[in-house]
Amino acid sequence: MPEQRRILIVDDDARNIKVAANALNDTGVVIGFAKSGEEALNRLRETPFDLILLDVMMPRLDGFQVCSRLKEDPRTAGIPVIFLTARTDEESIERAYEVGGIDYVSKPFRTRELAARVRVQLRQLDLIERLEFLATRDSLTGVFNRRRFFELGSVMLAEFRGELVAMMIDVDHFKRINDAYGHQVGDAVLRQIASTIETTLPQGALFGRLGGEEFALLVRVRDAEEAMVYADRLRECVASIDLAQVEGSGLRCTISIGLSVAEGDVSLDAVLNEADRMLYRAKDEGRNRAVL
Ligand code: GH3
Ligand code: MG
Ligand code: MG
Ligand code: MG
Repeated sequence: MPEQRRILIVDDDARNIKVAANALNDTGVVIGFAKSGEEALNRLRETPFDLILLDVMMPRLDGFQVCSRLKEDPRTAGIPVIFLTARTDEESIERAYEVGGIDYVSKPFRTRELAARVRVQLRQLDLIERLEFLATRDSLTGVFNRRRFFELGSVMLAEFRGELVAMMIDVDHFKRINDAYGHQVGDAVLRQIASTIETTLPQGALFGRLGGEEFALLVRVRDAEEAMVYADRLRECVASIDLAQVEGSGLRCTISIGLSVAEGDVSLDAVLNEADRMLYRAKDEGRNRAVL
């Protein structure tokens, strides 16, 4: 069951909030409210909302100012804003769209029309989320794809430089599995490996499939030793996967891991390259091992 959508109603008049909330009774959304622009901005910093109904005329910060601020902040810029206001002049309507509003409803409003407009925006949100999922996930394993891994990885590196280790993971002799059991079994093995790695991930770790049978990880660690302990545990977890459910008994699969600690002002590309070099060494030294 999908999570319930959350709508924030912002209006300096409590009666207006009540009327709008009642209008949305049948949409099945969770409603929050704020009685000033400042309160709205504070609530949105703490709690995620999916949609905002925003009054224009409010003391101090008016609705246009609130909307502008929301659009400036990457954390709130994506939340659609429907203006709900007594103003009906063309200039205000134009302004509402210019500051980033997605729809405009004038007060007094028709109950079912407001609910219908809200439902339109919620349908759009479903679509956007679906597209975002498709654009950022690997379709075979469901983990982050290469594009998303690099996007999130750069942010993570900027924030935790010096405490991050990069790991390149490659499945050993994977071609043999395909050759012996077929591509479909190979696919199932890749899914199994990805989900096993996911279950071992420490808090805040970033994991993605870079392509083929290669995966990458960024993990926060205290030191290189901790990184090696984790990598070895990961390797053992994968080696102990019972692939009998996938195909017959006796099917085993191991991974090799190259590690590199992100030091100085190294770029994400560079630290992954270095991890890749260590991965080659792990392969050279016999596979099913981690090298730093
Ligand atoms: P090594 O231990 O040196 O890494 O040997 P390997 O056989 O794993 O390496 P190689 O790079 O030669 O082969 C990788 C194989 O992975 C070849 C390719 O067909 C297979 N492969 C890549 N992507 C997929 C996929 O999505 N599904 C399946 N089933 N196989 C894939
Ligand atoms: Mg008002
Ligand atoms: Mg490979
Ligand atoms: Mg391989």
